[in-house]
Amino acid sequence: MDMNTIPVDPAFRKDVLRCFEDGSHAIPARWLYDRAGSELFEQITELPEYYPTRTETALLKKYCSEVGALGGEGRAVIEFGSGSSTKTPHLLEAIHPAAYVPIDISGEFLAYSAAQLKPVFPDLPIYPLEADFMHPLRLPEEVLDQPKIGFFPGSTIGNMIARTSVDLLRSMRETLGVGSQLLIGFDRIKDKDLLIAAYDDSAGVTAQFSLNLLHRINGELEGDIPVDQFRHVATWNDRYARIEIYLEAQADVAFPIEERAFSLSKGDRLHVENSHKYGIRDARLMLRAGGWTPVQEWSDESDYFSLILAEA
Ligand code: AVI
Repeated sequence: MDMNTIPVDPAFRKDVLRCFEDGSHAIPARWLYDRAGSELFEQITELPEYYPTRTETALLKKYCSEVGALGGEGRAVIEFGSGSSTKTPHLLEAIHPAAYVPIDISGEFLAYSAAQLKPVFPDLPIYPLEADFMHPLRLPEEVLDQPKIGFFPGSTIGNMIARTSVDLLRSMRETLGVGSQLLIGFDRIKDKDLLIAAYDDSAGVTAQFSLNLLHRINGELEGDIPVDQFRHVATWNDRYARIEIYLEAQADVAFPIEERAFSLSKGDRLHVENSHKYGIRDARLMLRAGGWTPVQEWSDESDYFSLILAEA
Protein backbone atom coordinates (compact mmCIF):
# COMPACT_ATOMS: atom_id res chain seq x y z
CA MET A 1 0.00 0.00 0.00
CA ASP A 2 1.14 3.54 -0.78
CA MET A 3 2.34 5.10 2.52
CA ASN A 4 0.11 8.13 1.88
CA THR A 5 -3.09 6.15 1.34
CA ILE A 6 -5.65 6.55 4.10
CA PRO A 7 -7.12 3.13 4.93
CA VAL A 8 -10.80 3.17 3.95
CA ASP A 9 -13.31 2.42 6.67
CA PRO A 10 -15.23 -0.64 5.36
CA ALA A 11 -18.43 0.68 6.97
CA PHE A 12 -18.07 3.89 4.92
CA ARG A 13 -17.68 1.91 1.70
CA LYS A 14 -20.69 -0.26 2.58
CA ASP A 15 -22.96 2.73 3.38
CA VAL A 16 -21.95 4.64 0.23
CA LEU A 17 -22.34 1.71 -2.15
CA ARG A 18 -25.67 0.75 -0.57
CA CYS A 19 -26.94 4.32 -1.06
CA PHE A 20 -26.53 4.00 -4.83
CA GLU A 21 -27.12 0.26 -5.25
CA ASP A 22 -30.44 -0.09 -3.43
CA GLY A 23 -31.72 3.28 -4.59
CA SER A 24 -32.24 4.52 -1.01
CA HIS A 25 -30.16 7.58 -1.91
CA ALA A 26 -29.36 8.12 1.78
CA ILE A 27 -25.97 8.17 3.49
CA PRO A 28 -25.70 8.29 7.32
CA ALA A 29 -24.68 11.74 8.60
CA ARG A 30 -21.74 10.38 10.61
CA TRP A 31 -19.70 10.26 7.38
CA LEU A 32 -19.82 14.06 7.08
CA TYR A 33 -17.09 14.29 9.73
CA ASP A 34 -13.74 13.54 8.12
CA ARG A 35 -11.00 16.05 8.93
CA ALA A 36 -12.26 18.65 6.40
CA GLY A 37 -15.86 18.09 7.50
CA SER A 38 -14.97 18.53 11.18
CA GLU A 39 -13.14 21.77 10.37
CA LEU A 40 -16.13 23.04 8.37
CA PHE A 41 -18.44 22.13 11.24
CA GLU A 42 -16.29 24.24 13.61
CA GLN A 43 -16.81 27.15 11.16
CA ILE A 44 -20.56 26.53 11.11
CA THR A 45 -20.71 26.97 14.90
CA GLU A 46 -19.52 30.56 14.45
CA LEU A 47 -21.92 31.59 11.68
CA PRO A 48 -24.40 34.38 12.50
CA GLU A 49 -27.32 32.21 11.31
CA TYR A 50 -26.27 29.16 13.36
CA TYR A 51 -27.82 30.07 16.73
CA PRO A 52 -27.44 26.68 18.59
CA THR A 53 -23.81 26.96 19.69
CA ARG A 54 -23.89 30.50 21.05
CA THR A 55 -27.32 29.99 22.66
CA GLU A 56 -26.28 26.79 24.42
CA THR A 57 -22.94 28.28 25.49
CA ALA A 58 -24.77 31.23 27.10
CA LEU A 59 -27.06 28.77 28.94
CA LEU A 60 -24.07 26.80 30.21
CA LYS A 61 -22.34 29.98 31.43
CA LYS A 62 -25.47 31.11 33.22
CA TYR A 63 -26.80 27.89 34.71
CA CYS A 64 -23.98 25.40 35.32
CA SER A 65 -23.70 26.59 38.94
CA GLU A 66 -27.31 25.39 39.39
CA VAL A 67 -26.26 21.97 38.06
CA GLY A 68 -23.72 21.91 40.91
CA ALA A 69 -26.39 22.80 43.47
CA LEU A 70 -28.73 20.10 42.10
CA GLY A 71 -26.30 17.32 42.98
CA GLY A 72 -23.73 17.71 40.19
CA GLU A 73 -21.01 19.12 42.47
CA GLY A 74 -17.90 16.92 42.59
CA ARG A 75 -19.19 14.23 40.21
CA ALA A 76 -16.91 12.81 37.50
CA VAL A 77 -17.89 14.37 34.14
CA ILE A 78 -18.26 11.88 31.28
CA GLU A 79 -18.61 13.70 27.94
CA PHE A 80 -20.11 11.76 25.02
CA GLY A 81 -18.58 12.81 21.66
CA SER A 82 -16.36 15.42 23.27
CA GLY A 83 -14.89 16.69 19.96
CA SER A 84 -12.79 19.77 20.73
CA SER A 85 -14.46 20.12 24.21
CA THR A 86 -15.11 23.85 23.70
CA LYS A 87 -18.20 23.96 25.94
CA THR A 88 -16.78 21.73 28.67
CA PRO A 89 -14.86 24.38 30.70
CA HIS A 90 -18.15 26.03 31.75
CA LEU A 91 -19.32 22.81 33.37
CA LEU A 92 -15.91 21.91 34.83
CA GLU A 93 -15.52 25.37 36.43
CA ALA A 94 -18.98 25.23 37.98
CA ILE A 95 -19.13 21.74 39.48
CA HIS A 96 -15.46 21.03 40.43
CA PRO A 97 -15.51 17.44 39.15
CA ALA A 98 -13.46 14.60 40.62
CA ALA A 99 -12.37 13.59 37.09
CA TYR A 100 -13.13 14.20 33.42
CA VAL A 101 -13.60 11.42 30.86
CA PRO A 102 -13.90 12.74 27.28
CA ILE A 103 -15.19 10.02 24.93
CA ASP A 104 -14.63 10.39 21.20
CA ILE A 105 -14.09 8.16 18.18
CA SER A 106 -11.20 10.41 17.13
CA GLY A 107 -7.95 9.97 19.08
CA GLU A 108 -6.75 13.19 17.51
CA PHE A 109 -9.62 15.19 19.05
CA LEU A 110 -9.03 13.53 22.43
CA ALA A 111 -5.35 14.50 22.46
CA TYR A 112 -6.24 18.07 21.44
CA SER A 113 -8.92 18.57 24.08
CA ALA A 114 -6.77 17.07 26.87
CA ALA A 115 -3.93 19.43 25.85
CA GLN A 116 -6.32 22.44 25.91
CA LEU A 117 -7.84 21.61 29.29
CA LYS A 118 -4.72 20.52 31.19
CA PRO A 119 -3.23 24.02 31.70
CA VAL A 120 -6.62 25.47 32.70
CA PHE A 121 -7.52 22.64 35.13
CA PRO A 122 -4.07 21.40 36.26
CA ASP A 123 -5.45 19.38 39.19
CA LEU A 124 -8.21 17.66 37.26
CA PRO A 125 -7.51 14.00 36.42
CA ILE A 126 -8.39 13.46 32.71
CA TYR A 127 -8.96 9.92 31.39
CA PRO A 128 -9.61 10.09 27.61
CA LEU A 129 -11.55 7.17 26.15
CA GLU A 130 -11.30 6.50 22.40
CA ALA A 131 -14.56 4.72 21.62
CA ASP A 132 -17.89 4.79 19.79
CA PHE A 133 -20.31 6.04 22.43
CA MET A 134 -23.35 4.63 20.59
CA HIS A 135 -22.85 1.40 22.54
CA PRO A 136 -22.54 0.77 26.31
CA LEU A 137 -18.91 1.28 27.37
CA ARG A 138 -16.64 0.23 30.21
CA LEU A 139 -15.40 3.47 31.77
CA PRO A 140 -11.81 3.84 33.05
CA GLU A 141 -11.22 1.97 36.33
CA GLU A 142 -10.44 5.24 38.17
CA VAL A 143 -13.99 6.61 37.84
CA LEU A 144 -15.99 3.40 38.26
CA ASP A 145 -16.77 4.05 41.94
CA GLN A 146 -17.29 7.80 41.58
CA PRO A 147 -20.70 9.50 41.20
CA LYS A 148 -21.03 10.51 37.58
CA ILE A 149 -22.65 13.13 35.36
CA GLY A 150 -22.90 12.55 31.61
CA PHE A 151 -22.55 15.60 29.35
CA PHE A 152 -24.07 15.55 25.85
CA PRO A 153 -24.32 19.11 24.53
CA GLY A 154 -24.93 20.50 21.04
CA SER A 155 -28.26 18.77 20.37
CA THR A 156 -26.19 16.03 18.73
CA ILE A 157 -29.08 13.75 19.67
CA GLY A 158 -31.04 15.61 16.97
CA ASN A 159 -28.98 14.01 14.21
CA MET A 160 -30.48 10.61 15.09
CA ILE A 161 -33.93 9.20 14.37
CA ALA A 162 -36.09 8.68 17.46
CA ARG A 163 -35.36 4.96 17.87
CA THR A 164 -31.60 5.49 17.72
CA SER A 165 -31.82 8.40 20.18
CA VAL A 166 -33.67 6.26 22.70
CA ASP A 167 -31.19 3.39 22.22
CA LEU A 168 -28.35 5.85 22.85
CA LEU A 169 -29.95 7.24 26.03
CA ARG A 170 -30.35 3.67 27.30
CA SER A 171 -26.71 2.91 26.48
CA MET A 172 -25.64 6.03 28.36
CA ARG A 173 -27.67 4.88 31.38
CA GLU A 174 -25.96 1.51 31.24
CA THR A 175 -22.51 3.12 30.91
CA LEU A 176 -23.05 5.63 33.74
CA GLY A 177 -25.18 3.53 36.10
CA VAL A 178 -28.26 4.12 38.25
CA GLY A 179 -27.96 7.29 40.37
CA SER A 180 -26.04 9.12 37.64
CA GLN A 181 -27.02 12.45 36.14
CA LEU A 182 -27.08 13.59 32.51
CA LEU A 183 -26.86 17.17 31.23
CA ILE A 184 -28.08 17.24 27.64
CA GLY A 185 -28.84 19.92 25.03
CA PHE A 186 -31.99 19.95 22.85
CA ASP A 187 -32.56 22.30 19.92
CA ARG A 188 -36.16 23.54 20.00
CA ILE A 189 -38.82 23.78 17.30
CA LYS A 190 -38.97 27.37 16.08
CA ASP A 191 -39.81 29.54 13.09
CA LYS A 192 -39.20 27.60 9.89
CA ASP A 193 -37.28 30.42 8.18
CA LEU A 194 -34.87 30.75 11.11
CA LEU A 195 -34.27 27.01 11.01
CA ILE A 196 -33.67 26.90 7.28
CA ALA A 197 -31.28 29.88 7.45
CA ALA A 198 -29.28 28.07 10.16
CA TYR A 199 -28.78 25.13 7.78
CA ASP A 200 -28.37 27.10 4.55
CA ASP A 201 -26.25 30.10 5.58
CA SER A 202 -25.56 33.03 3.30
CA ALA A 203 -21.80 32.40 3.26
CA GLY A 204 -22.37 28.87 1.96
CA VAL A 205 -20.34 27.14 4.69
CA THR A 206 -23.06 24.57 5.43
CA ALA A 207 -23.29 23.83 1.71
CA GLN A 208 -19.52 23.20 1.65
CA PHE A 209 -19.91 20.97 4.72
CA SER A 210 -22.46 18.69 3.04
CA LEU A 211 -20.83 18.77 -0.41
CA ASN A 212 -17.58 17.72 1.28
CA LEU A 213 -19.15 14.26 1.60
CA LEU A 214 -18.95 13.88 -2.19
CA HIS A 215 -15.29 15.01 -2.14
CA ARG A 216 -14.69 12.41 0.57
CA ILE A 217 -16.27 9.68 -1.57
CA ASN A 218 -14.11 10.74 -4.52
CA GLY A 219 -10.94 10.80 -2.40
CA GLU A 220 -11.42 7.63 -0.38
CA LEU A 221 -13.45 5.41 -2.72
CA GLU A 222 -11.91 6.20 -6.10
CA GLY A 223 -15.05 8.09 -7.08
CA ASP A 224 -15.44 10.64 -9.82
CA ILE A 225 -18.66 12.33 -8.78
CA PRO A 226 -18.94 15.75 -10.46
CA VAL A 227 -19.36 17.69 -7.21
CA ASP A 228 -20.02 20.99 -9.00
CA GLN A 229 -23.17 19.42 -10.50
CA PHE A 230 -24.77 19.13 -7.04
CA ARG A 231 -26.37 21.70 -4.78
CA HIS A 232 -27.03 21.68 -1.05
CA VAL A 233 -30.74 21.82 -0.12
CA ALA A 234 -32.10 22.31 3.43
CA THR A 235 -35.84 21.69 3.96
CA TRP A 236 -38.09 21.65 7.01
CA ASN A 237 -40.12 18.45 7.41
CA ASP A 238 -42.89 19.45 9.80
CA ARG A 239 -44.31 15.97 10.19
CA TYR A 240 -40.98 14.68 11.50
CA ALA A 241 -40.02 18.04 13.11
CA ARG A 242 -36.65 18.03 11.45
CA ILE A 243 -34.40 19.83 9.03
CA GLU A 244 -33.44 17.49 6.20
CA ILE A 245 -30.29 18.07 4.17
CA TYR A 246 -30.03 16.84 0.59
CA LEU A 247 -27.49 17.04 -2.22
CA GLU A 248 -29.47 17.56 -5.42
CA ALA A 249 -28.18 16.72 -8.90
CA GLN A 250 -28.41 19.79 -11.16
CA ALA A 251 -28.13 17.71 -14.36
CA ASP A 252 -28.18 14.04 -15.36
CA VAL A 253 -24.89 12.68 -14.03
CA ALA A 254 -22.98 9.43 -14.44
CA PHE A 255 -19.91 8.55 -12.39
CA PRO A 256 -17.85 5.64 -11.11
CA ILE A 257 -17.21 4.66 -7.50
CA GLU A 258 -14.58 1.93 -7.17
CA GLU A 259 -15.06 1.04 -10.83
CA ARG A 260 -18.81 0.58 -10.47
CA ALA A 261 -20.95 2.82 -12.66
CA PHE A 262 -23.78 4.85 -11.14
CA SER A 263 -26.06 7.55 -12.44
CA LEU A 264 -28.56 10.08 -11.15
CA SER A 265 -31.13 12.11 -13.04
CA LYS A 266 -31.45 15.85 -12.81
CA GLY A 267 -33.36 16.68 -9.61
CA ASP A 268 -32.50 13.39 -7.81
CA ARG A 269 -31.52 13.97 -4.21
CA LEU A 270 -29.10 12.25 -1.85
CA HIS A 271 -30.29 12.51 1.77
CA VAL A 272 -27.22 13.22 3.90
CA GLU A 273 -28.47 14.56 7.25
CA ASN A 274 -31.44 15.03 9.59
CA SER A 275 -31.47 17.53 12.43
CA HIS A 276 -34.51 16.97 14.66
CA LYS A 277 -35.98 19.76 16.73
CA TYR A 278 -38.01 19.30 19.91
CA GLY A 279 -40.91 20.67 21.86
CA ILE A 280 -40.02 20.65 25.55
CA ARG A 281 -42.48 17.80 26.18
CA ASP A 282 -40.94 15.80 23.30
CA ALA A 283 -37.53 16.19 24.94
CA ARG A 284 -38.82 15.10 28.36
CA LEU A 285 -40.60 12.09 26.85
CA MET A 286 -37.52 11.04 24.92
CA LEU A 287 -35.44 11.17 28.11
CA ARG A 288 -38.00 9.09 30.02
CA ALA A 289 -38.13 6.55 27.17
CA GLY A 290 -34.35 6.26 27.50
CA GLY A 291 -34.51 5.66 31.27
CA TRP A 292 -33.77 9.21 32.46
CA THR A 293 -36.02 11.33 34.70
CA PRO A 294 -35.87 15.05 33.92
CA VAL A 295 -34.99 17.06 37.05
CA GLN A 296 -34.57 20.63 35.82
CA GLU A 297 -34.51 22.47 32.50
CA TRP A 298 -33.14 25.82 31.38
CA SER A 299 -33.98 27.70 28.16
CA ASP A 300 -33.07 31.05 26.65
CA GLU A 301 -35.65 33.86 26.48
CA SER A 302 -36.74 32.91 22.94
CA ASP A 303 -36.91 29.16 23.69
CA TYR A 304 -34.43 28.47 20.90
CA PHE A 305 -32.51 25.89 22.89
CA SER A 306 -32.88 23.94 26.16
CA LEU A 307 -30.53 22.25 28.55
CA ILE A 308 -32.04 19.46 30.60
CA LEU A 309 -30.61 17.84 33.72
CA ALA A 310 -31.90 14.31 34.21
CA GLU A 311 -31.27 11.44 36.63
CA ALA A 312 -31.06 7.71 36.07
C1 AVI B 1 -23.73 18.35 15.10
N1 AVI B 1 -25.12 18.71 14.87
C2 AVI B 1 -25.83 18.93 16.13
C3 AVI B 1 -25.31 19.78 13.88
C4 AVI B 1 -26.80 20.15 13.75
O1 AVI B 1 -27.13 21.30 14.00
O2 AVI B 1 -27.60 19.26 13.47
C5 AVI B 1 -24.74 19.40 12.53
C6 AVI B 1 -24.96 20.43 11.47
N2 AVI B 1 -25.22 20.17 10.21
C7 AVI B 1 -25.33 21.27 9.51
N3 AVI B 1 -25.16 22.29 10.35
C8 AVI B 1 -24.92 21.78 11.57
